[in-house]
Amino acid sequence: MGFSTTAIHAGNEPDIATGAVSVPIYQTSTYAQDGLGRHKGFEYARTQNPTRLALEKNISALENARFGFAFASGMAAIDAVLKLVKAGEHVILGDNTYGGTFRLFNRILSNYGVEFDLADTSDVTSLESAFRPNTKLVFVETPTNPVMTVTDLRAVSDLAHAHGAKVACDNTFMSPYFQKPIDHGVDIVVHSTTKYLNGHSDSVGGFVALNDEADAEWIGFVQNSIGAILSPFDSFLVLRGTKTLAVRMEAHDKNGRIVANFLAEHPSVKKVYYPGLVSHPQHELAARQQTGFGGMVSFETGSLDKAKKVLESVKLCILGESLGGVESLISHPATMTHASVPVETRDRLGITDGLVRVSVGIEDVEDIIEDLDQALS
Ligand code: P1T
Repeated sequence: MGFSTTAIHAGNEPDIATGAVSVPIYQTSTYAQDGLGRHKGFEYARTQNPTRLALEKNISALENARFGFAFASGMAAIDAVLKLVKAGEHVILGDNTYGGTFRLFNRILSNYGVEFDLADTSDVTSLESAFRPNTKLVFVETPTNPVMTVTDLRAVSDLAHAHGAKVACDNTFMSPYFQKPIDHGVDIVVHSTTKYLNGHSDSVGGFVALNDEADAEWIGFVQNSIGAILSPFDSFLVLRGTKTLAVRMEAHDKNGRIVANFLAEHPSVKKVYYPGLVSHPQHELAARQQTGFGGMVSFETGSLDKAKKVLESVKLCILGESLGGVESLISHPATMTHASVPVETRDRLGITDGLVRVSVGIEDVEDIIEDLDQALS
């Protein structure tokens, strides 16, 4: 089955009770049982909910995964994956991830005896030296937020597996429409469904997709035991969102390429970060590993002053955190999404005070360009 067919039908069987074509929002906390130990597969809504289950079937099918779990946020999903790691074990974390992911390792997991090191996962040769005998997991984001560095998922998976470690990939920026990490050897995929999967900036959620049965059993156990579940209403919203994922991603990609090219030629822009540009150092890898480049574009203005002028002069693009919605959003990673990353690390990665990130929406692209042009001038 093709991607759009799966997106529209997987998990979306008509409701058994009524025939409703849209999976209903099962807004209930518990379920009537037929007798002791006899029920319809649903006992308590932290443990199972039909709307959430439909979404879990849907996104896991899109990621070519056997198992899927929906969480209350992307961070809750990442936290659940990290519960596969125990005190005394070691994780290699990509040195450029969403700031909240770094914060989770740096400020929380480190208190519980989980060891971690940052590494440039895009440089597979140097990554080899980051492995230790107790390395359990390599956590990568590709392309990274916000400087769009691409990691070779097949190469990193082969390396990690040779060291007895698993690989988790945050696939938020590409969505399964443009990148299927499991097909490249990755063990676990995580998402902030808040972004492209939902796509309409009206829900916060997260997802874990994987194939290993024992790990899936543990993630399900964590989901139920801790209870950071996606609500029935949010599950409904994301399920509605994924039905149009293919058409939205095509539109984000088309506009993203046009905006990146426009910025690359603009005299006020010093550098553009977009893997779809042939000038991107990993353009070829991105073209091989992804089936599109998406709508995330970052650019260097040269200074905080210049970035501030752009960010405060836009009229159509909305200044705000988040990404992946139908509307164009513009943000300042250094003070917003990546404020919790130490300044030396930010500077080394290129997350400077002059860096601006655009989540290119699916408006008419000439309107987005006109807006950025007037803000840059
Ligand atoms: O916000 P939440 O749903 O918890 O997802 C966290 C998260 C995880 N992974 C990536 C790649 C992300 O970009 C995010 C959240 N990012 C933003 C809010 C942002 O503006 O970049």
